[in-house]
Amino acid sequence: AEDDDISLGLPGLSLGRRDFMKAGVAAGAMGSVAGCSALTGGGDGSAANQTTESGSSVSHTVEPGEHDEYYGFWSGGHSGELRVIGIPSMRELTRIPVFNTDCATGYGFTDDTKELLEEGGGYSWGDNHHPNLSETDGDYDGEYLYVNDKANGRIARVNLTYFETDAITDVPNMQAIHGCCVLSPDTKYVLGNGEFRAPLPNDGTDAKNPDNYTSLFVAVDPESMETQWQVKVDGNLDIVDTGKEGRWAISSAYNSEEATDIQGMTRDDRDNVKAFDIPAIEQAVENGNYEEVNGVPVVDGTQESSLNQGDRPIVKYIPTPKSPHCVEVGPNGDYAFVAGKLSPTVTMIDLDALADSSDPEDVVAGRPRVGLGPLHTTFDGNGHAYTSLFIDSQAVKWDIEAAVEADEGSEDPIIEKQDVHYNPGHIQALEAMTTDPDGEWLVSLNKLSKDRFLPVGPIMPDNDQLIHIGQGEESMELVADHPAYPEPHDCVFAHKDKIDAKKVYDKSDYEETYITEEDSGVERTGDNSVHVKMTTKRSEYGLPDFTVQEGDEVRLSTTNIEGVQDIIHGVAIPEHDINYAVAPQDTREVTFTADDPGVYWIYCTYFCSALHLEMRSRMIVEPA
Ligand code: CUK
Ligand code: CUA
Repeated sequence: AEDDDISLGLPGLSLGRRDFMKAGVAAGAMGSVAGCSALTGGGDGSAANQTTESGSSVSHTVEPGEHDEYYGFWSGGHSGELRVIGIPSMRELTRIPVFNTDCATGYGFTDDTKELLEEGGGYSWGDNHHPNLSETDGDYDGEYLYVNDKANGRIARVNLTYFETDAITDVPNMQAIHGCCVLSPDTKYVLGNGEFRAPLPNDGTDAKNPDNYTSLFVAVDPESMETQWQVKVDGNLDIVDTGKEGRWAISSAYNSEEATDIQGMTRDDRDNVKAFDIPAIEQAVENGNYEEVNGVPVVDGTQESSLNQGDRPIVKYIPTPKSPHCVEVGPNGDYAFVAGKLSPTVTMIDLDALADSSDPEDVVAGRPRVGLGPLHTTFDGNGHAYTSLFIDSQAVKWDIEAAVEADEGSEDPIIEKQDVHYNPGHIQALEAMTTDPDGEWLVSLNKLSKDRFLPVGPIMPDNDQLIHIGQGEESMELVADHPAYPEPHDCVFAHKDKIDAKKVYDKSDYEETYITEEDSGVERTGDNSVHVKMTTKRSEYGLPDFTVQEGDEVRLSTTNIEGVQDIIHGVAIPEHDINYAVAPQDTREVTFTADDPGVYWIYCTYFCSALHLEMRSRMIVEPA
């Protein structure tokens, strides 16, 4: 009964009790773990999945010393970081700080990473939702990962050679970037959806005039990470994915009413999905059909825009049931799957028909009724779609072609439903965003864990559940629960062979001056500045001690001269708020002011050898 309050929480929006029953599971049964699986099967009941709570027949164990087969990249939500998790073991392998600072690695403390965060807007947190791997020919190429910051309208890039953030773009004119994807098949752009409507420019003008607020769609260059152009649209933008041919980007959207409160945002019964015709937008930019705002060409993609009146509109508006959530394009690029959220359906948009038809209703290829609260869809590459059902707390597997054949609103395409625990957001299968998904495993990112783990105080972890799907012929099987610290939204999986992570730095990749043991020393660079250079190796720094004057600006450069994998040294300076890691063959610098005379023991924070505890240097700050 405690679960009866799980609803959409929207005033005036009621999904009748009968809708709940019809979809196979009463809301009140959401918290019960078993016993309803017979109700949750397919249309004819034959494929009903017997949910097992323990003793699953498929193992996800990776034996000690063995490696996982897939890298999983998880967004970390408002923690600002990414997490790397091995599949199928679900073991956390590492974390990659992106919009946050990180004491363990010194991200945000060293000069280069501090500058990266400062030039990327200077915020100390971000809210990353949608990690995307760079693609070549519609497949992951293992070069980069791109991720949005919903909080501050930014897009960051992570270098997958070193697993570190190497660029953050604070996109002009946009307050929140929610949807984020790369333009398939060759990562021509990183695309972002501006979720919140605001005046353009947002400089105080029109602040109280919501009619003049606007939402923007942006294209960022994946190499230079510079903002290329933006398109303004009607209504709010939510999630985006692209077709496989480099032409269409499909965005879900809500609030076509352009209201500023929830009552207004839910007044009408339709919203418009936006289909951005990328080459047509590029043409408009080339023709000078834009207004420049804060240095960015902004093209008018609103419904009344002249650019939308001809036979090649830059944005097509496709009516869908109210407030759809996600858009995912299937592996062969035929359809975009728009999950209904408030509607128990998924709307399938035919991308080929988009090009020809002027009647937006013609482009709907199917609309199966999948269950309550559909949010996200993923694919096994064998003709099946898997949709997360937030309200029903289920993953529903359905047949894509059967949905095209069936009447709108039909439940016939449904093959089976699997209970998840509880309230799933994203759902992701192996390599599902490529043109050739791998099947086998699916992860359901459940927002609530409730009773699934030992209580750890009022803030409980999410529950990411591993589900075996095989190649789609067999029933889904729940295999593992995995607690997640707040708050992953989405994840993406790449086969291990597609990622070539370096084990030591290649110093030729970096501009910094590599320091040898002979270079270690203190160089006075000005009346009030010194440059201290020192190496690190097991179990000593290149300088056992060094002296600076009170008030000196100290630039401390450290090179880890180890050539061996996994021998990291740390540089911790007590009472100076400094700690950072230096990996083998890497050079890192910090700059700080030596304000307080005294003796400071610099010590190594990474357990590097039997004499790790003895590894230290002494900074002497002489009184002025
Ligand atoms: S979102 Cu979090 S449940 Cu940012 Cu893709 Cu859908
Ligand atoms: Cu070097 Cu511990």
